[in-house]
Amino acid sequence: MAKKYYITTPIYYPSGNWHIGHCYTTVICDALARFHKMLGEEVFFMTGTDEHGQKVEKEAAKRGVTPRGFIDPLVGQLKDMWKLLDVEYDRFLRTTDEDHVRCVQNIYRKLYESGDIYKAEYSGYYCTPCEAFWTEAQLKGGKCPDCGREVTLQKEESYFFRLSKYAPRLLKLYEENPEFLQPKSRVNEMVNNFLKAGLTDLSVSRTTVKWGIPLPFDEKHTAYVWIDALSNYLSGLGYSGTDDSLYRKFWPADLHLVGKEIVRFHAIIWPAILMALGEPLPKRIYGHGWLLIGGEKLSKSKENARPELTDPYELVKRYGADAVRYYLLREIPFGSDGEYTGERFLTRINADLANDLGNLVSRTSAMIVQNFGVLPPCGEKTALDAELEEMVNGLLPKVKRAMDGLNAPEALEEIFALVARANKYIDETTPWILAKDPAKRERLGTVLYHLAEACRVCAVLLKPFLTRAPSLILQSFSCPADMGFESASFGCLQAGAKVEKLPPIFPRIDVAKELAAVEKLLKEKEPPRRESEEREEEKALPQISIEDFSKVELKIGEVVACEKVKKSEKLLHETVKVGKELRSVVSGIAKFYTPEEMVGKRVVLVTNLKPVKLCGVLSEGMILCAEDEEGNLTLLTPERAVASGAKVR
Ligand code: ME8
Repeated sequence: MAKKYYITTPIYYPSGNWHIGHCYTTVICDALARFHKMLGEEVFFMTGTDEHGQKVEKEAAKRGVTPRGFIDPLVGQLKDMWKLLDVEYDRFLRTTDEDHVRCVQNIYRKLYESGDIYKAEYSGYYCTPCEAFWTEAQLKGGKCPDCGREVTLQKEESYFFRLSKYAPRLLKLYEENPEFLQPKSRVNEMVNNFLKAGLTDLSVSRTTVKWGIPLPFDEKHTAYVWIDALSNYLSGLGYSGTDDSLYRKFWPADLHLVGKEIVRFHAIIWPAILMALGEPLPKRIYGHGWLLIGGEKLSKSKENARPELTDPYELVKRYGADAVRYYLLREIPFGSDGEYTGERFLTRINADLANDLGNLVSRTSAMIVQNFGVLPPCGEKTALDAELEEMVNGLLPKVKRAMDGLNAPEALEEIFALVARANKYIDETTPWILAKDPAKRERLGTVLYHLAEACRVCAVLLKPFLTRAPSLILQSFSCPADMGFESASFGCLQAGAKVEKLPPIFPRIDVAKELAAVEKLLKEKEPPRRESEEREEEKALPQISIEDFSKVELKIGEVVACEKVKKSEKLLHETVKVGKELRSVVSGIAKFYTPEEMVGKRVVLVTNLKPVKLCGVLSEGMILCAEDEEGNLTLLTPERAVASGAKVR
């Protein structure tokens, strides 16, 4: 029976802001899946989208569309991206898929019935962008320790998962099976920062988020998005469904490959859930590093992504899928972060693909066509030939060893060491000189045969990594495109086989010129300054004295109650505690905050504004917000905990 290999990527948030960093996990998984298929294993490769939660709910509301209406086009874009990059998954799971929803409900039911899920009250800090809860002690300077953004204090009835109960078993797992989580540095992080610090039970349901999977035993609650999302690894195989044959065949997963920022969820919460379900654990979790720009994680929300050189759609259009795949699989040492620049990208693909590989295959095929028309026979071998032959024969085991360690950069390094050796062999054997001497014809044939074999075996071994070039190379030597690892050894080519001259498969790029052209394009695309912006600048307010400013009384208030103002879409009515006093305040922020979110917030309030009535409701102050160019409002809140009534100066 064929060996099984189940590999997963994380399921992606439907953010739409996809950049080359996002492609990293999935392209590596695709290469691993292709590699294992070529080893003759039965592979199942899962990816998909993580569609529930507050973030999507809010974005959709902001645009006045339903969550599905907001997500569907984005899912289409993501699938297009995978298509462009030749990512061949076996299932694209959407967490809104009916079978997934049913499976998540079954998981909750099972855990509830076994007593691993219980009801209590939750109070904690929630980071909406990360969809993660934190305790006060875990916050960094009052902000989310992962992304540094604002968190909100939330109190609600919630179901809890008995995560604390599984802490001893998790510690034992890491002691006994250090291979479970890789690289090793992530194990230390999990054990020291989380497990040894002690685990608290995890809130796994929300009443305030409507866009989620309803719990089967209490429909007021929706499933916490991370439990919903992690369950995809089981639901995608039909776990607990009517047909669970894939689950029986493929679970446990051989590999969950994830970015390092989400290791915590995969290495602590997920195994604990599986332990509670009585399921075997995945064999390996690997937390890879990030593509950085200027030392920071490449991220469109941080605006460090420049479209022409970070947008995967644009990159594939300009340089081809193989170039993008190659860069991702080769450049960043596996497990570490790697700085990304357009220049590094272009330099890498130019040097390795256009120069080294492109040169080798086009020179070899051209010399064969020019001198023999067909593949010449291999005659008597010299020591130089034997050395090349040995390298050709030794390549598969080396690539295999690297890929066992998931190390695609190392595997490619091995393949390109053979490419470099073959190019050197051309310089050493000087076939263009041999071609001038009819007495050296047999020697010329032997040299070209060796080169053809080196090209062919490189192409076969490159197949998991590159999806276009290998078949072009194989075709030019009349080999079938599905040639596999069984023929990754010297001597498979038959003398007399038809050879076609390969045109350059990777165009050579003048890096400096290309960068200048892209820069020009970016400038042309810069949005023209809006007239209103110019007017705003012109109308900059006149300077005021400190006395003028001190006429405004600003204080910290705590929102203790909040409701929508009837008949208004924009207004919220807050009761704000300022010291011992309670104030009634109306603010135009209903589009950006729900009443539930407002409760517990500390805000900056103008306390000496003349009271007015708005839509019939008394307003005794103004809550300060920041407004971006599109008119989106964000509350100003104190950076550290401070008592209500504190003066703002
Ligand atoms: O985390 N460099 O989804 P996601 C390398 N929905 N990898 C990067 C990267 C960068 N600059 N930026 C993003 C989620 N990624 C959850 C997962 S799984 C049960 C739920 C990677 O869309 C990131 O590390 O934010 C992750 O592996 C993948 O892109 C999807 O991230």
